Amino acid sequence: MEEEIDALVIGAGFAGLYQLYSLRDRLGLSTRLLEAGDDLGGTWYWNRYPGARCDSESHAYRYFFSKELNEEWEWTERYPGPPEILKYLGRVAEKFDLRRDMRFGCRVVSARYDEGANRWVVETAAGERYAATYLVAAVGCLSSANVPDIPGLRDFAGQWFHTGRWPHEGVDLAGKRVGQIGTGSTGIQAAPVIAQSAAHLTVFQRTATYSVPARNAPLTPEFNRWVRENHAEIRAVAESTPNGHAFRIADRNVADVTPEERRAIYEAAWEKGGLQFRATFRDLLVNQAANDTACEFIKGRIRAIVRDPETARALADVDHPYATKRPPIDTGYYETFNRDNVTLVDLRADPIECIMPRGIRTRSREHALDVIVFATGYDAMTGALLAIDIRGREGRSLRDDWRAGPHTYLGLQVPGYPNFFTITGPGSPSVLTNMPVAIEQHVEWITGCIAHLRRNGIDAIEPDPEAVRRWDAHVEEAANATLLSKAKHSWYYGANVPGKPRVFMPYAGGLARYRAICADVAAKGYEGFLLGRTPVARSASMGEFAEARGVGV
Ligand code: NA7
Repeated sequence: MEEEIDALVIGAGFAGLYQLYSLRDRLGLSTRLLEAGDDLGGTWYWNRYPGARCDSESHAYRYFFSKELNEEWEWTERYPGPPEILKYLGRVAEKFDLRRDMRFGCRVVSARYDEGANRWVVETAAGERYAATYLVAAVGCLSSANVPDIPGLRDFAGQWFHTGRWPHEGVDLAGKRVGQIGTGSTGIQAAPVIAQSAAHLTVFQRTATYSVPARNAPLTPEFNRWVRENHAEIRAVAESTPNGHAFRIADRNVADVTPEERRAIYEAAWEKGGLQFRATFRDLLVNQAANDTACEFIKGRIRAIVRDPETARALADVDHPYATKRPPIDTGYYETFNRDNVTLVDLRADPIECIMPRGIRTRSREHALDVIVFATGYDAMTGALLAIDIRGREGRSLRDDWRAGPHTYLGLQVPGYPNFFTITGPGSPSVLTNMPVAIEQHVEWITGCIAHLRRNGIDAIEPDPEAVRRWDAHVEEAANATLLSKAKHSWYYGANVPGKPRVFMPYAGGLARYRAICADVAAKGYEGFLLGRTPVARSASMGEFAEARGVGV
């Protein structure tokens, strides 16, 4: 028997919690939330690896919708770690009495649109079934762990872990020889902490990247008072910047200042720490010559910190412009390579051949290991959605429709899948932003949209394929207008997962601009969407989309 409800939300992270609250308490819809994990938290439920910490500054890493919640909640550190974020989300669930409509340990395996009934029939791994008019995927952009298919892993005699599936009880690495594959945001956070307890840490680096110190610190009572008294301003800044952070991008180009001034600006940003380094000049992400100056500055810092010249060379041998792959921030990452118990293996020069029962063999030698840590990232943006067998009208399948890359309108809806919404889906600013701010906007837009449908007796909404075609093109154009398009090997392009279509997935036009576009679409009566009972007629085949965009697998 199916449980009949108005709306079903998948995922209990920042997005799912707020969506449940909005649909249930603002619109009065019967709503359930299904979560695969055994508790809430989303990304933060799963990511418990050593050194895990948010890269967004805590004063803007929160919901802004509730003044009362903001007044009662105080973060303790500049960048919160998983325990504190889980405590925050737990408090949110408690305050808004969300748990009664959440079901944990429920992995959704399929979602099928029943056209006759205009209902989504959703099934979990345990065989429970739900039927809902509206289906909202709040499954996260970085939740489908990517464990590379390296020959021999199955025969490894030690332990291995992916950072995004780290055991909640922790792993005792004391006295162990640990090999860490991956030097993205996660690997850069994990290595310094692993090195403190492991007998030896070998870091396997495929692509060097640019990291800036995070400079985490406890927050002072004065700062927290300032935050409490200035929520409206902090929110206004976060909602009006391209990246959803509560800092503004400097209104100057690199060429506007002298080389000495530029150096002083970079030095000050390096000392201040964090993603604000990206905001030092407004042309860093659009002008190669400007970007080069940031690259040179950071490479100089790496060489100054790392004592062994060969290690410094490999760490500073970055092949892409600054911030065109997700820029990490760190706590003592480069300094870690000055420890006696840490070695860097440059996989460009010495690639991994296979995993042996007792370690990893690279072309030149075998590295004896007790533990392998895969800090190898995610099947980003589409992985968690496509892990579910999602079927729209006439049995069409999302896996087939997205074979050549995702097609959405505004990252919010997919043609052929009525009343199905994605929060921070591909085609929206999502991973290029401070996520809670992007999430709030999506949740509020979806809630407003569903309210509009119900007010006007409209049964179903889905995008017009023509609007999708235009949006796809705009997403590509927005990426091409920046240097992000120069790092074709980034996970923004799906390049980290073999066989994944190479399409730039997030929207690089900026969150503020995106918000304005979404608001305008809604104000014009959901322009670009088809509203009605059977908004079917004009649907085009997804093959045509792929052709129009010239994308291939
Ligand atoms: P990322 O940013 O995808 O980083 C993964 C790292 O793992 C990166 O250095 C990859 O190298 C490396 N990698 C992936 N596959 C392999 C194989 N097969 N061999 C060697 N190295 C490999 O994931 P993170 O978890 O660090 O960060 C995800 C996001 O979480 C982050 O952006 C923040 O938003 C928070 P590559 O660069 O692909 O050559």
